[in-house]
Amino acid sequence: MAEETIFSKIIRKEIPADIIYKDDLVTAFRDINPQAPTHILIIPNKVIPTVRDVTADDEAAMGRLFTVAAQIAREEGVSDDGYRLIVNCGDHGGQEVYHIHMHLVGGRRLGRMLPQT
Ligand code: DGP
Repeated sequence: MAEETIFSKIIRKEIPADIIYKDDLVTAFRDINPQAPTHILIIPNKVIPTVRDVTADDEAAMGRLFTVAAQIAREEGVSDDGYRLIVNCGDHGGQEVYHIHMHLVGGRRLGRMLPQT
């Protein structure tokens, strides 16, 4: 059994969060530290620590992350101008919370995907 993080408490509504969507597979809520006018996290309800831990059993939930992201982007009014979906994995990926999550970031021009080294 994977270890729970603060995101499990958000799913169970044990700590406050601005939850904007929830279904049987995923939950979406606003990032506590937004990097753009729209910054939403979409997570599976099941604890999956990282992309490394995804299995074929998780394909429905992983697919739902994308369909829900596209729906929320439309509802947030950022779909036409475009946006970015980010999934960080592990230490080099900059992952801080080990419950897999998709960042939906938009509402401004985001620039280059990676800083130039
Ligand atoms: P990452 O670096 O990809 O693991 O991003 C983790 C994100 O989670 C980061 O943008 C901040 C956000 N975050 C961390 N703790 C909380 C929390 O308690 N509530 C909310 N809403 N977001 C959080």
